[in-house]
Amino acid sequence: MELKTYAENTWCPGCGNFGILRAFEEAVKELSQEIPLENFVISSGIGCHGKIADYLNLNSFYSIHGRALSNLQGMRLINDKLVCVGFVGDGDIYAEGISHLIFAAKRNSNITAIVHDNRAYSLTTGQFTPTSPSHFKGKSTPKGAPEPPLNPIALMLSSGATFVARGFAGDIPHLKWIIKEAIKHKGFSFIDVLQPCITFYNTFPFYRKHCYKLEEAGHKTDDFKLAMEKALEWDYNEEGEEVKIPIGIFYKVERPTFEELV
Ligand SMILES: Cc1ncc(C[n+]2csc(CCOP(=O)(O)OP(=O)(O)O)c2C)c(N)n1
Ligand code: SF4
Repeated sequence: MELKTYAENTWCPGCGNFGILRAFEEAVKELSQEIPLENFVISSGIGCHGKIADYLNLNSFYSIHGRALSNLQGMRLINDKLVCVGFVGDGDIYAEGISHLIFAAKRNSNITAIVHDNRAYSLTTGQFTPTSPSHFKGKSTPKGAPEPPLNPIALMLSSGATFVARGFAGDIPHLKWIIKEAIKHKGFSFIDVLQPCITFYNTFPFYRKHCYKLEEAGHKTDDFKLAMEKALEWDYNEEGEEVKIPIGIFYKVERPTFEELV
């Protein structure tokens, strides 16, 4: 089955969203040896990232502001054959839909969340979001954002997510691996993907310089305290030369899912 659709892709050339689309397509092709494609259902939020639903020939549901994960939780609850993947944005899910994100993690609903974290509201031309760095200059904050950013990895760990990872849209093989592990994981899987927005906040050079892989550094994924230590290693406030950004799987444990308990 062809995963591509007839839809014209309207993302800006060079956008980090292409890396996420490609990594997901490759992950699904490999997983389709074990999981029938008709069992996949994707849902996406509002923003540039949300268009991904148009570009994938899978069952899909265009969700409204911040509600992609709550829709998927409902679908997963009534049909345990479904493999549910939500594509959400940092404005979409860390602002508008943050309660749905926290409760999906708390419940350990057996779905996967892939956050296109470009640290800006890009469809609406570059306003600041919950993950924009302090002093971010955008359309709504010409003198710099007055607020410090959220740390999504620490938030998800403390909310009860049983699979917590960070990927980089500029490293497709690595991101494909994380996506496959997330989908295979039984329970709530969360991936914050560093997704440069080439037009309003081009972070490609910064991430290329500062990212390192947790698995290559011998990180153990079953230790909560260690995961939290690594989550706090990159303080989003720091944009200096010495910053090190861990990518890979921070935490992965088993506990009963919401669907099993219900
Ligand atoms: C009720 C309402 N509030 C705000 C908007 C404007 N809006 C459109 S997309 C979007 C969020 C986009 O941000 P993000 O999730 O970061 O997605 P990106 O475009 O960066 O992929 C917002 C706030 C809207 N359309 N309707
Ligand atoms: S505005 Fe930014 S996020 Fe949206 S398609 Fe263009 S580069 Fe990508």
